[in-house]
Formats: sequence, structure tokens, C-alpha cells
Amino acid sequence: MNLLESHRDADRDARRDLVDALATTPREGGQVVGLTGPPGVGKSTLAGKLVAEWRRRGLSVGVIAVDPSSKRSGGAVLGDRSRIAKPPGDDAVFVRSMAARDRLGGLAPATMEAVLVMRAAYDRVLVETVGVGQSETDVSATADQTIVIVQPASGDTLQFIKAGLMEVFDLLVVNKGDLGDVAKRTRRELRLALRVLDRADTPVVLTSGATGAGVPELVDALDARFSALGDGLAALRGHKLREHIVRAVTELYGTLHLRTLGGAPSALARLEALAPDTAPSDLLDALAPASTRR
Ligand SMILES: Nc1nc2c(ncn2[C@@H]2O[C@H](COP(=O)(O)OP(=O)(O)O)[C@@H](O)[C@H]2O)c(=O)[nH]1
Ligand SMILES: [Mg+2]
Repeated sequence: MNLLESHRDADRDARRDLVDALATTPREGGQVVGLTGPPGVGKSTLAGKLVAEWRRRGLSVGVIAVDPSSKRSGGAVLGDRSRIAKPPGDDAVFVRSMAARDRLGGLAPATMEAVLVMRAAYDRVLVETVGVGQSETDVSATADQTIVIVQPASGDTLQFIKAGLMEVFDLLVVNKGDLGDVAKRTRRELRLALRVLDRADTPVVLTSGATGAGVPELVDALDARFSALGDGLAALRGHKLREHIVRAVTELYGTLHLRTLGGAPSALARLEALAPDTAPSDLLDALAPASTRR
């Protein structure tokens, strides 16, 4: 993990080889779950309960907590560290906080790489980030499935879902279920809205991070969706990786360079045409300006 966050040129090749090896490893590795939602909705508290439930089921867990307010590289977020309490002496839980570098509210560029590494090593990988700006899209790009947490009585739920989140979530969670009727009403409204939007099959789980209620049901819902992916998992991961590479190329070389590639859709199409097991560094090379290719 230190290697991934290193900015030293000398570490660059080793880092690239590691990520390539892990991204194309035949073992599919663990299930990657994205967790996002507005500040204060209870992400960190629920993350702790999720980790505990997975551990109860005998699974190893890696957690990546992204701090969108910090632009330091690899900076630890003490608040999140202490909240997603790692059970003392439990080596099967690994918690890492990463700063969101460069971009306001986005995922650190190293996060995708960190997910690839942790996915190879842990049964479950949880990526937690606060939902601001672009970050929900970023987290869903790294995860096999993404949970968006909703605050009870947060207002017009239809508007909420429409506001650019449709492509992002696979499951919705209404948290703070211990508040009672208001949470149940919000779940009802969300289910109605999902029906209108032709997404009635989306699970809406009522949880309480405070009491842990609903967390086993949430884990079951995640497992069910993940199993349903079946053979489609490799294709989904390949597609998300390619989308990530296009974004990375845009960030690294600018929108002007992206335009020379014919825009994002055409850059993506170029990557989709390459073999499914193409290593990330080769995908990057395929879109990089000729002068920077190795
Ligand atoms: N009533 C209630 N409060 C909660 C619950 N989960 C979190 N909170 C409280 O909501 C606040 C924000 O929680 P936190 O996990 O830090 O939210 P985050 O900003 O989304 O990570 C804290 O004061 C928590 O104690 C819950 O399930 N029920
Ligand atoms: Mg938090």
C-alpha cells in the first residue's frame, strides 16, 4: 500500500507491475462494495457494523476510507480511523484512509489501484466516501456494487434519485431506522420512486448503524446481487476499469488530449476493443500521448 501511494520515480515501475499482476490475476478475489451518501448520514458508523457482520461470517475485510476534504497524499483521517473500529488484534481487518488528491471531492487516483490490491487479498473490500460532487460516480467505478445511503425524511426522494445518482447505486439504504416511522416512510417513498423509474428490483434496506438492525439483511442483499452477477463479473470489472482509465487519461493529459482521441466515448470504445485481460498499464499506454509511452 505504501508503494501505491509513493510518488518516487524509482517506485513507479514496481507499482505498475504489481497493479498489472493483480488486475489480471485469474482469481477473481473479493467482493468490492462502495458506500456513499451525504455527510452525517451514518456511513462510518454503518461501515463499522458491516465489517463486524462480515467478520462474524468468517470473512476477511479491507476498508478504504476516502477523505475528500484532504488533499494530502495518503493522509490518515483520524476521525474515520477511530470510527471504523478495527477489532484489536484482528489481522483479518485492514483499514486504510486515503486522501482525495487533486480533485475536489473525488477519489484519489491511487484508490483504484488500492482496490485492486485489496481485492486480491481480502474477501470483502469496502470503499467509503462522502457523496459530494463527482465522488459517487468515482466510488461506483471502483466497486462491484455501490450502496447509496439515504437520510430519513430527506425530502423529495424522486428528485434525489434523479439527481445523477441513477447510474451509481445498486442498492439503497435508509439508515437511522431507529428513528422509527420517518425512516419507514422514506423507504416506502423510495420504493415508489424506484417503481416509477423502472428500477423496482433495486433493494431498499432499512438499517440502523446505531443498533446494527438490518445489517445482516444488507449483507444478504449484497451477496445475492453479487452472486447474480455470475460470469458477468469479469466483464463488469473490465468495463469499469476501462472507464477509470479514460478518466485517468483525461486527468493526466487534459481534455485537449482527450479530444485528439475523439472524445471519451471513442477512447472507451478503443479500450473495449482490446483483450479482456489487457493489463491496466497497457490500457493506459493505448491512450497516452505517443511521447509518454514507455
Ligand atoms: N439515530 C441514529 N444516529 C446515527 C446512526 N448512525 C449514525 N448516527 C449518528 O449520526 C452522526 C453521523 O454519523 P457518521 O457515521 O459519522 O456519518 P458519516 O458522516 O456519514 O460518516 C453521528 O452523530 C452518529 O452518532 C443511526 O443508525 N441512528
Ligand atoms: Mg464518515
